Amino acid sequence: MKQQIIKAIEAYQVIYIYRHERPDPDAIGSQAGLAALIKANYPEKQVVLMGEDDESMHFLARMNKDTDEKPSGDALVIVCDTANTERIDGEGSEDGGKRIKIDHHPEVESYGDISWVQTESSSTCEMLVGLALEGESVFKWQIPADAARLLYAGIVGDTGRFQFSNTTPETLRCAAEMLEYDFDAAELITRFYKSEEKLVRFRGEVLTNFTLTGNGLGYMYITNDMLERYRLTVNESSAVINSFSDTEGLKAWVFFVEDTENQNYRVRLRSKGPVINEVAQNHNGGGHPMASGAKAKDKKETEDILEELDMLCKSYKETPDK
Ligand SMILES: [Mn+2]
Repeated sequence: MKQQIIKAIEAYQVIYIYRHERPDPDAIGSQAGLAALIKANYPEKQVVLMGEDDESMHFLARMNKDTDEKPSGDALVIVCDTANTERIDGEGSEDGGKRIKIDHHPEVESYGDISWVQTESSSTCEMLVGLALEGESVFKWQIPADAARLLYAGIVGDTGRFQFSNTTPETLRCAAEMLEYDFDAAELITRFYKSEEKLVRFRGEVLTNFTLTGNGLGYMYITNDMLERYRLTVNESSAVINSFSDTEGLKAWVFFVEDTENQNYRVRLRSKGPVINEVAQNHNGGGHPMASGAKAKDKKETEDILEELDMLCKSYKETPDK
């Protein structure tokens, strides 16, 4: 599979790389990390990063903002970290000569002439470390330090600094491989986790006011009024998603963010045990078993979601402390 992908990269002069909308460090790291690998090893190729430019990700990469071109039949399209075509950020990913999917999410929609999906990987960046190492051993690829930095960043992001249950021995081996290269990992992590003052204060509001049910469901409504008070966008508010995750007795938690622009609620679900992505799928969303997103059209639907999640928490048996 990896060799098949590298051969496709070799066969095309123009390569468009996409990732999912509202990108996280794994989306950006995989997209820009793959671009850096291609540019280092095939300098004559043209690589275009597709999707909205996101300022909060500039410490990792910028998009090719000045381009409104789209792939044509003689271009290769690679989509990173995106389970279904609806979530692809940017137009035209179906217009290339060939489309490749590289992803670690549970398969929501199978797409791509080549589809490489590895749900046991912590991150798409972990998969791309495998691709880079295959390129190195079979195709004499060089791995530039900026690619190593980006791939490392994506692994750190999706594993929460190697703390989440998706961290495997292979994850650490891949991260260790990237640390061999010349970049400042400590500086990267500091930039990753520093928070603006308004976010720190907003976190204080969440920590003070979230609700915890008797069944172990934590929840918090983020009103538009709150967003305005802290001068935050709906997207920025996601930074506090794990702020009370260490609360004793908490099994799963959910944030409802009032999105006045789209007249609905952005729903962010997280879990430490109960499988919550089925609830997300019932409400216009999806994602991982322990981390999902959904949309609720009104307050009533948020209450339905709360009830479904609370029932899941109630029936979930925690493994006793060892
Ligand atoms: Mn990911």
